[in-house]
Amino acid sequence: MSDTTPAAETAAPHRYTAQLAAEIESRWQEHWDEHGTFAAPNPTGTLDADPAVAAKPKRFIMDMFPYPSGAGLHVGHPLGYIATDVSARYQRMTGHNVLHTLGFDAFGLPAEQYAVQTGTHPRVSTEANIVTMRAQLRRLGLGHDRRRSFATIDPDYYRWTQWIFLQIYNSWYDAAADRARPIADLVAQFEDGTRATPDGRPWAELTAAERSDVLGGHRLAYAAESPVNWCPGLGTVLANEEVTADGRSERGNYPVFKAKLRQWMMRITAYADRLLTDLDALDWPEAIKLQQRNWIGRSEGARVDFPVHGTAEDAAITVFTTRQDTLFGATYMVLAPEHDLVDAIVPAAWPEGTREAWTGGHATPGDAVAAYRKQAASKSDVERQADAKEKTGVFTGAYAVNPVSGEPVPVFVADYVLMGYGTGAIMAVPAHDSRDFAFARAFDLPMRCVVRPTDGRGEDPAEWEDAFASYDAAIVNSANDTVSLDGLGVTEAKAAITRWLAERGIGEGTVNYRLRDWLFSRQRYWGEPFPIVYDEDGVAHALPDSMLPVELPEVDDYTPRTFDPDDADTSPETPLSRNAEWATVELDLGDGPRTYRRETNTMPNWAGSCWYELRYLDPFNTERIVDPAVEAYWMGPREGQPAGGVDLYVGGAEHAVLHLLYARFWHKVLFDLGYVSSFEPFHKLFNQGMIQAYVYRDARGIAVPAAEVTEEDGAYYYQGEKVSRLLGKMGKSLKNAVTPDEICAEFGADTLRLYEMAMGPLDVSRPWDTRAVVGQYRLLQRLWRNVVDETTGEVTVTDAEPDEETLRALHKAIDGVSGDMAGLRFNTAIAKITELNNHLTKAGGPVPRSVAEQLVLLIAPLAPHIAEELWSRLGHTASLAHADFPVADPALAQDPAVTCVVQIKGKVKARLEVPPTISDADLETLALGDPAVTAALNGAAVRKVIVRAPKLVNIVV
Ligand code: ANZ
Repeated sequence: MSDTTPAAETAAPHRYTAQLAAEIESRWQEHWDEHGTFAAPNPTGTLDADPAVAAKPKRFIMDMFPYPSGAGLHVGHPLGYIATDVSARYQRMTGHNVLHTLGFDAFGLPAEQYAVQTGTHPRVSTEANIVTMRAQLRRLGLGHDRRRSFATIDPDYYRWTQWIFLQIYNSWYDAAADRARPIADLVAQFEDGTRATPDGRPWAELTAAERSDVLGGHRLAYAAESPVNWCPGLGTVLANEEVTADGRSERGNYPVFKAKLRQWMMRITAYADRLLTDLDALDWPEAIKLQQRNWIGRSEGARVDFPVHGTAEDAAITVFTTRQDTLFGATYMVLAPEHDLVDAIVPAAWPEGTREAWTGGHATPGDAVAAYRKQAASKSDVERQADAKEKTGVFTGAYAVNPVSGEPVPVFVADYVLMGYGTGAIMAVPAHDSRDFAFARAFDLPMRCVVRPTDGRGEDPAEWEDAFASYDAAIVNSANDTVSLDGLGVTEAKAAITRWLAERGIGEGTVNYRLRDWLFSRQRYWGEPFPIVYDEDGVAHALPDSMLPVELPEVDDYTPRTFDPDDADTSPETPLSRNAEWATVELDLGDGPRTYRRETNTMPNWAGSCWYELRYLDPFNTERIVDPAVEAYWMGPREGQPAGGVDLYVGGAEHAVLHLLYARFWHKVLFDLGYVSSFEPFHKLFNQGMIQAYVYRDARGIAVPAAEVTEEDGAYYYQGEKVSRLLGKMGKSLKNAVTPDEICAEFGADTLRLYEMAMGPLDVSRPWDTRAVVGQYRLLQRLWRNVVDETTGEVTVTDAEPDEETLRALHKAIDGVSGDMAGLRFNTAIAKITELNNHLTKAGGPVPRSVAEQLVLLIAPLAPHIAEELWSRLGHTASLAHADFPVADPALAQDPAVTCVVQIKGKVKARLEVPPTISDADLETLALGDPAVTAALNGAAVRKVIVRAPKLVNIVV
């Protein structure tokens, strides 16, 4: 780096150095702030409303907002923020009104855990972190509309989070209309009798508690006792989405147990179908759509009732099956251990002749079931479902009746059947389902072949090694007095048997979803309080809007009650409940002052990110969540965006199901209730890759500081000791973090921006290499030198017209860069800008002003500070942030044609005008098809064609 030595700087006092970059960058950042350069006007309302912008095309460009971590940023974090900023700046220069800002997702566990350790209030540490992060982000020159930025912990913001909760609570899903409606509509239906109450009594005769229960069965947010993921290690329950595939907490990796607790739930399942089909309207990566589809998990099948022998008349086990065509082959049944019917069907004693192997060695079915349940409770769903060879279970002592064959079938409990899926009960068809096959083998249960094997094996399952599970075969052995499926294909058989069941009222075709309702309460401190209180009868009351926000109270202890993290039998106690003064309140909710108990759970930290895009639109609105005209302008449906939504949303692929599914759900509720005109929040989603870094480890496997590792002949050393090198995550714990602050200090923010964008395609992960950053620094130095004299500081451009070659280089660059900018291909845009800049350097002599200006505009979105500085030195008084992006002249952007000579036996027979980039193969086809060439060949056989694209084709005959 000889050109940055102090000596070189004295020789060239106006060279673009890190010092100069720092000076330019802070000056322009101040200028932008002072002039509100990135303040996007709304068409109406607050924020310098300008009705004229309603006619202006818009772009709403968003990042997944960060959690303000105490560790600060490393260079991996801003990759997406820089990319959206480049895109936003480009869109602004192509005539769009651009909304681009960044807030903070500030509720969350780390601040609370820090509070537990240090006693610092989470608000104090979180706000300090926000201040640090804002400064780090500002240093990068991100063009955010800062007026629109907020943190989810601001009471002005979470007041509306609570308000949305109330809208969801006060709504129900009208399946007939396929949308959410106010709960008042449902109450009206109960009142006027158009809808019957569950037990048929008139609505007026129900007590308040009974009404509350009935409505709770419909509300989109409801409290219910249900099996939940209880994580004693974290002292809270968790959503399914927060539990890893091996049944542990995603955060902290603690064991998670199933426990029955009363919790708030969100009825996201009501939206399963719309969440699925509306994916088609979105411009998202296919991989993310697929993950959402799989998570929602739509299965078409049937419910079938199996009456149970020896109990009350109406006891029946309802199963969900996707293979109702195999009903004649159902030879036993299984209930999930937690199934409610288990207790009802278990007889006092084992039926006569019960096999020893079915009893698990217990004296009574009751004992066997109790012991088995205990064992199952300690396993995660995944462990239970894992395709372990060994299937476990016990006989309940009860028999059900197969409704088509009339045969008694034994009912088992086994943990391979999950309570949370379908009905929690299955009909087992061992001949055609491999899990059932394994179980049937282990317990010596009968099997019946009802789908004719097509792979050569016979029809006796006793001789099989595994189930025959095909969809492309004929049904056999499946007839009774009133129905026969024999000879039908699977699809026809399904239809026929479903009809037969429906006619008898013992089954029906159904669609089942894997998606469960969203567990929405947490036993934590640092989250939004619920706007709910309970009266002395335990009936929940929603607080009126006028009582929002319900602010978090002070507590003296943030700790979850000390638990044994490995003990499922511990129970949660919430920090908010410890502030008795807050938890008990006297309120007048319309019937005089009464004492209420507040809900002491808090919302999960997904709540704040479920709707923040809407608040960016209208952050100061105190009357409404968002002005409808403002929402329609920024997010409303339009051509090519039928669902409406944010124009570009950039973030990590790890949020595929959690945040993105929850946010879509809330948005749809708000749409149904008429608060927004878009029915999806995010039209285009883009997942940026990760910036990775090398992790160096010593012989003990401990990470050593990456910055102090040296390389010698392809080996790596730390303090003289050999260390291993692997590509991994960047972070403090791996001692390989590089901060943007360091890079800004050494080269400037523009260089950092360019380097991050040049590293590769935006969606691909890439290894950080500090040594390579200087390449982009050099580009900026050459750019600077093409405009400014390093010795005098004078602008060197000439008013002379550029020569043809330079003009062509310019327009080719403009053409390519525009396309790349629009397509988020910033790495190739940089390559094209570099090429143009190198052309000017090589050409020598002063650069024509017109070319210099266009070049500065081209690089402006990527390196905005140096571009502003050069633009102003070139004599412009206004910022280039709103200048017009260069437009290519198509005639100049195309390479001129090249003349290609076609020879036969060494003699020129034709001349062709071809593009300079033509391939050998295309040129050969073109030459052989040319009329002059065919005439000259005159039918002679071609022996060989030698092609030297684009200039020569030699034909040998
Ligand atoms: C009989 C049958 C015969 C089945 C056959 C499959 C094959 P998907 O496609 O994922 O929806 N099942 C239903 N509920 C279950 C539960 N709670 N736990 C474990 N398994 C359950 O799978 C639906 C199939 O999974 C259902 O169809 C049922 O087994 C099983 F040849 O019923 B099948």
